Amino acid sequence: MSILLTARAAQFAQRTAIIAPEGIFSYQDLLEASERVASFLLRGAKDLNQRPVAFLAPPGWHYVALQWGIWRAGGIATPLSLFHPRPELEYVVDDTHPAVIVGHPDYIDPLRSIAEERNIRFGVTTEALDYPAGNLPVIDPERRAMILYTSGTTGKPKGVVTTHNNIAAQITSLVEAWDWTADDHILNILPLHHVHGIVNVIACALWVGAKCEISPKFDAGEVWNRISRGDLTLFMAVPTVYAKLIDSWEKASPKDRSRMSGGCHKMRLMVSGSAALPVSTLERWKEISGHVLLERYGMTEIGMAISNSLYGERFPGCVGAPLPGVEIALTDESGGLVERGAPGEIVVRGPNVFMDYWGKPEETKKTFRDGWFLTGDVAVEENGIYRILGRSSVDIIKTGGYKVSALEIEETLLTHPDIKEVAVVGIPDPMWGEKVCAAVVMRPGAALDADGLRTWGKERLATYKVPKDSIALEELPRNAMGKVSKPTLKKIIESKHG
Ligand code: MLC
Ligand code: AMP
Repeated sequence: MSILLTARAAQFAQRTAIIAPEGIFSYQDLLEASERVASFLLRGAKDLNQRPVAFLAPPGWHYVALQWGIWRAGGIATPLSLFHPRPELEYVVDDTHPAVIVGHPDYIDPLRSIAEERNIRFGVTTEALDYPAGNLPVIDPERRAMILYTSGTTGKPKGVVTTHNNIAAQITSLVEAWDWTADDHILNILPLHHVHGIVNVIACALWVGAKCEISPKFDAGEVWNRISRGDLTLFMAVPTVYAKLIDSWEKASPKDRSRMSGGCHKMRLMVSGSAALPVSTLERWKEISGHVLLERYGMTEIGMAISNSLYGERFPGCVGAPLPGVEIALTDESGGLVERGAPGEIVVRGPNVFMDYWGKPEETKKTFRDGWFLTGDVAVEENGIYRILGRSSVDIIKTGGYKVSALEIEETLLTHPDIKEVAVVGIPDPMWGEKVCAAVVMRPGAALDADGLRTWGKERLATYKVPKDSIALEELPRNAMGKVSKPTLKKIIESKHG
C-alpha cells in the first residue's frame, strides 16, 4: 500500500521513523519531505500516471523520502543498485524509460550523463528535498508502485512490477505473522534494490509506526556495536550476514563477546532468509545469541510466502508454513498436485503476487499457470512444514542472498576478446552459500588471467555477479546432445579446488 503506507503515517506523526546517517526524522518529517519530492517530480503536472522514476541513493533518509515522494506523485519507484556499473544502470534505464532519473549527490556520475544521452530529465535528491510543496494526486492502490529487477533463467534481468495493493499485502502478512508493533526498533543493513530490505525491513517498520535505523552499508563490527547497545528489537538478514557476524564474534575478546551476545538477548526476533540457512549457522548463532533464527522463504515476485512461526517451534533446515493470506501448493511438471511428502514445485497465489514483468507480457504469461505463480523452487511438505530442496534450474545461482543468472554472466564473459567458450556455475560455499565460478576455453595463444578477468568483469557486471574463481579448460564437458553438462562441470571445479 505503499500509497496506503504514506496515508498511515499521519497517525504516527511525532514518532521517530528513520534514524540514518543524515539525522533522525519523524513520520511528520517524512510526510513533508516526500511531499516536496513529489512536487519536484511533478513540476506542476497533475500526476506521473504510473511512469517509472529511476533513483539511486545509498540506504538512508534520501532513499526513503524519494521512494515515498515517487509514490505520492503517482510514479513507479524504480530503485537502481549502488553496485551496478554503467552498463547495468543503462540496461534498467533503457528497459523502463523513466520519466525522471534522480541521484544522490554522491552518485551523480554516471547517472547524469546516462540521462542526458537519452534526453531524460535528471535531478539531484537535495534539489528534490528542497522543492516547494504543491498539490498532489490521489492514487488508486490498484496502480503500479514499484519495479525491482531480478535475474531469471533467460539471460537479462526482468523488472518485477508490484502494485500498491501487492506491497500492502506483503507488508500486512508479515506484520501479522511476526507481531510488528510501534515499539519495534529495527536496524537495516541490507541493500535497498531488493524486496528483503525494502519490504520486510523498511516498509514493515514504517507501516506500524516503528523506528527504522538504516546503515548505509553492512559492516560486521558496526552491527555488533549497534546490537551491543541493547535497544534493537528486531534484526533481519541473509545467511551470509549471519556467517560474517559469527566470524566477527569469534575474533572478539571474551569481554566484547559477552557484550555482543547480551545485546542479542534483548531482541525479540532475528530472521534469516533470501537463501538457505545452513543448520550449522543456525546452531552456532543460537549458541552465540540465544536466538533460534526464524527462517522464511520469499521471492521478489511474491514478497514472503512461507515462514517458521514466531511463537511455536522453529524447524532447522525448513522454512515453515504459508504466511497469512498466501496460498501455497506443490505441483508436478504437468501442474497436478504432488502426492503428500513428494517433492514438487512451489506455486503461489494471493494478493501478494506481483502484477507483471515490465514490458514482457509473454514472459509474464509463462510464469503463471491457472492463476498460480510458478516459483521454480522445489520443496517437500510434511505436517504442514515446508523444506526447500533446491531450484529447478542450475542456471540460477544465489550468492550472499543475491540471485544471479549464469546465462547473463556467460553472455558478458563471451564478449571478452580472449574467451572462446564459457560456462558459469554456482559452487557450494560456507560463506556465500554459492560462489559464482567460471570455466573458460581460451582462444588460441591466449592465457587466462583470473584477476584481470575479474577487473574486466567488474566494469560490466555488478561485483557480486563477477566469478570469484575462474579456471581454464581445453574443452567444456558436454552431454550426448552437445549441451554443456553443468553438474559435471561443478564436479570438475570442486575437484580442482580440493
Ligand atoms: C559482496 N561481494 C559479493 C557479494 N557481496 N560477492 C558475491 N556475492 C555477494 N553477495 C563481493 C564484493 O564486491 C567484494 O569483491 C567481495 O565480495 C567481498 O565483499 P565484502 O565486503 O566481504 O561483502 P559485503 O559488503 O560484506 O557484502 C556481503 C553482504 C551483501 C552479504 C552483506 O552481499 C549483501 O548485502 N547481500 C544481501 C543481498 C540481498 O538483500 N538479497 C535479497 C534479495 S531478495 P571485491 O572483489 O571488491 O573484493 C530475495 C527474496 C527473499 O532474495 O526471500 O528475501
Ligand atoms: P530473488 O529472486 O532475489 O527474490 O530470490 C528468490 C529466491 O531466493 C527464491 O526463489 C529461492 O530460490 C531463494 N530463497 C529465498 N529464501 C530462501 C530460503 N529460506 N531457503 C532457500 N532459498 C531461499
